[in-house]
Amino acid sequence: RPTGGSGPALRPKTRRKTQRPRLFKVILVNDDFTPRDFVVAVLKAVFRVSEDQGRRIMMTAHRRGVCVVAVYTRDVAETKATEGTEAGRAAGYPLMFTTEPEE
Ligand code: NFA
Repeated sequence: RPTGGSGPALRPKTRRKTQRPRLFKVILVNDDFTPRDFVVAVLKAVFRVSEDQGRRIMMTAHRRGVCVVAVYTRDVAETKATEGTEAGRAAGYPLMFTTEPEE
């Protein structure tokens, strides 16, 4: 707690450990219109997954409705979700990525 100026100076009990940032999941949502190969291409381009991983993630969302693509800090997760959704929109597809805090 080195911020804020009030409170006693550092004592043995004061928290000094580096706080890890909260992580956010990026979730791929299934739809009936976006072609499978297009979804895989977006996963490869935006999330840097292999063809094989992209196909597995796409098929999991296809069968179960959703699939966690990856986990990032909040800003990165939101940026990548927007990029993926926008890639679909630009091609006329309803492809959708959402984010959700972990835990
Ligand atoms: N369900 C889509 C199809 O059969 C493929 C898809 C998978 C779309 C995952 C969106 C997300 N063409």
